[in-house]
Amino acid sequence: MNDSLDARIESLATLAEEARKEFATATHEEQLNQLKARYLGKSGSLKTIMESLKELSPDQRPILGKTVNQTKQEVLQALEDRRVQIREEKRRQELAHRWIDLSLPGRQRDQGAIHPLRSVTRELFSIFRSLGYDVAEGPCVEDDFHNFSALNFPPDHPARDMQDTLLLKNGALLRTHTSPVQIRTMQANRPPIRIIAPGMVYRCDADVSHSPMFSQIEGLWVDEKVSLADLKGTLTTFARRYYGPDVPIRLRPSFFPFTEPSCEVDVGCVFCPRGGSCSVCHDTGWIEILGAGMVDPNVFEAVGYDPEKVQGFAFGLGIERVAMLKYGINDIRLLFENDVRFLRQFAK
Ligand code: FA5
Repeated sequence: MNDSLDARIESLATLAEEARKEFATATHEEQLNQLKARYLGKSGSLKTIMESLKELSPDQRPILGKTVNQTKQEVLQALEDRRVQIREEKRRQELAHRWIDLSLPGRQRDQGAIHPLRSVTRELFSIFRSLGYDVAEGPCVEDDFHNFSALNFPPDHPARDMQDTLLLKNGALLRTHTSPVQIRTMQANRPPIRIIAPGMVYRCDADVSHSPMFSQIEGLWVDEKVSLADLKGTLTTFARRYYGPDVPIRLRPSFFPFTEPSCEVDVGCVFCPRGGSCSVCHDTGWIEILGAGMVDPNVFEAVGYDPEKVQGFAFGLGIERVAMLKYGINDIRLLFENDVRFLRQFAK
């Protein structure tokens, strides 16, 4: 019986020795994997010896079992050692065929930058925040009530054509201005209200200073006593802070169905060529940046406020126009084309 145990232990030693020799001749990892299957796999040599365990006496079985496990560990270790050697050898060969020119200049990475419209919006936010305004938002897909009726646009009134509306199939529309946010904010809150509402707006309109999709910031201040002088003071403060004290600004009477009286604010044109004709301001010398006025009593009634008790002003400015004047951009389309040669100029 002992002979049989000794013979098996010896064949384990022989197996380990053979495996080591064969591992040493392997030059690729795939070869190693095949050898691993041959020695340690389900129908490998070690498994065959292990299966013969049942032929031994009960006191011999643990001895052989232990030796089989030790042999398995040794073979596995030899296999992994060889695997490391093969990988190192492969890497050495690769490096020998590759060389690095350390004198080459480094590659410059392109750096992202804030889009001019975003940085203008941030600056405007910070001015109005410092004047005590909160930020409110509303949806881009609007209904007739919020975009027109509640803002005192009578049905079929030509004033609706002032803002060439893009209608959707289900009777909804793409908001033509941020003024509907005034309505939504007043419906959801009681005065005092002092908000700015930024957002995209859409109109069937396109030339060098008009885009079919552009952004506005709406402003609204409603309280018991708010006057036209407050409106003028707010808009002048904003324009002087943003463009500097020397930029010419003018308030011009205008018309909006939702404000009475109404005005528009123009800033002196920075594009006018001397003696030539200006395609941006059409030789008027002024560029309109916003519309404003005192909230019409009909609007207060539409949102359930008592016009005898509250007063307010509102304004809506075009962010692209503000950016064009600030940076001397003479075509609004440049702001949407994402041409990196243009945008790179604003990277700080
Ligand atoms: C309005 O949209 C009003 N809702 C503004 C308002 C709000 C008035 C509150 C009174 C009280 P208007 O259509 O004029 O008004 O547009 C306001 C500003 O948006 C303009 O002064 C201009 O700066 C900008 N703007 C208008 N149309 C375009 C366009 N197609 N592309 C780029 N900017 C535009």
